[in-house]
Amino acid sequence: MAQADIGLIGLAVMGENLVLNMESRGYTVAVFNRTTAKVDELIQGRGKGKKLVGTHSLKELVGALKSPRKIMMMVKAGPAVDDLIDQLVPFLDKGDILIDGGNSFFPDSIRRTKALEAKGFRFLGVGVSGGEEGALKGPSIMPGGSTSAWPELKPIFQAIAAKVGPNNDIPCCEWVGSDGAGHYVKMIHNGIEYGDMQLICEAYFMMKVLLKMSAPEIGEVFAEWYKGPLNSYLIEITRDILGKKDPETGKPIVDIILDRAGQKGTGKWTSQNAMDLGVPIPTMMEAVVARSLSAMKDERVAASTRLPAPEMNFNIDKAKFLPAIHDALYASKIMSYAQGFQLLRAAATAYNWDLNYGQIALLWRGGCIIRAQFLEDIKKAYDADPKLANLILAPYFTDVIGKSQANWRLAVAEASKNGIAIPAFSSALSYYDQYRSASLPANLLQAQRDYFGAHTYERVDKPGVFHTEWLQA
Ligand code: NBP
Repeated sequence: MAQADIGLIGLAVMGENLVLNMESRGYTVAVFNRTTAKVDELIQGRGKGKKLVGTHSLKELVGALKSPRKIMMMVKAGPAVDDLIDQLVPFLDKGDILIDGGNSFFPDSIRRTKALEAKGFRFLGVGVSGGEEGALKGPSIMPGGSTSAWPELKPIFQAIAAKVGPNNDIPCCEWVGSDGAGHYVKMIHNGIEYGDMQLICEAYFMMKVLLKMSAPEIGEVFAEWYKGPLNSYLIEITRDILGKKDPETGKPIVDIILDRAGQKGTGKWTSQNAMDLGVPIPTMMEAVVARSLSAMKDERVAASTRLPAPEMNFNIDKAKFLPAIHDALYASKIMSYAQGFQLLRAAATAYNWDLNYGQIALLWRGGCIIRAQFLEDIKKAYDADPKLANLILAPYFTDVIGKSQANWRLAVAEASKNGIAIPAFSSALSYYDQYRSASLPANLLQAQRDYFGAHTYERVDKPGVFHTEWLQA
């Protein structure tokens, strides 16, 4: 009997917790998983006595759903999603809604929306962030796709999403835009996450190497910073990580973890897309590069004994240098978000989306990995001026940068002088210095391009396009 409000396929970490979240908000959820033993495990385990309908085939799942059917897929992104759509389509009626809540690449969501709409179905590509705990208690949800499907999913998604605001009643879930917009915004979220994590790591590294602080001491600094404008989930977990001891050795656990980072590719997607759209996002790109360089552990170890380092010469007082690192982190974070929002603006034009930037900041305010106090200030900046050319031009952020920049430059200079790599801090500063410069050395660059490739140039003193015969006397 068709009784369930929504169906969910894919009972791994995310899917199972989202099912329990939906059920806890009063919805009856029909569930299916390719390996059907997981269905039984859920029904007899965490889902026992709950309003769940376990099904053992896609046909049975579809038959259990109220019309128009809403079926959410939480499976591994990529071909599995297309496979599943192909298997589901024969059982669907026109108007039914398929939802992909995995980490899909946004061009796939554009393609899937078009293909399913052409057949009379509807599709939502939905970014979900927050990991296991978020999925269960309230994730950040970024929906895009077939616009007509949104009102039908809005009550469910807003009920299960994280809530923010003084009364804890503003859901971190609002319509983002057509076809791939939801997954695009999720991709930018992940790019920003890469940037935030790298910036925090550089702050930690400066304290460790220049100030010779222990992990617990650094943890205490992050605990202090958590109380100020840097308040965020990532600062909070960093504080906790640095205070944690390895039960085997008694050492701070961070000191025994190998410095070789992994990545799943969403930072790379953001960087590649920024390149495609010609938008500079150096801070996020440096975060991707830093992970790749960290992965070259063996080469780095070999090079460390052969390549000359500068002589360490650091004698700034901790009381003076800690605020410098703090301000460098804050100002660099502003640059990173400014770059992310610049990319969103370019994407809105390129892919024909009507993006609401303040609203997007609010989607990330709770539930997700980059959740932070700071996003409230971004929301306010876009509320005050929705057409803001760059976040750093908002008076609030201009003021913060003005107050931070001496310290920011001090931190970057000291790290460079002493051979400490801080690619995200320094690229953020270079971004700032380029963006605020009325004149850059691109005049010489244009001359070079014209010299070897007759690419022409413009002049400062009259309009037009010019070429010089460089080899003529
Ligand atoms: P996984 O990404 O590990 O995927 C496992 C699920 O996909 C299982 O239910 C598996 O079924 C199913 N599946 C696979 Br693999 N291939 C399939 C196919 N061809 N047909 C049908 N089902 C298939 O699960 P997850 O970590 O829960 O993540 C789900 C989605 O959410 C992913 O896209 C992920 O990127 C995204 N996401 C994850 C997180 C997180 O913190 N983990 C956060 C945000 C978003 P089986 O049991 O039969 O193998």
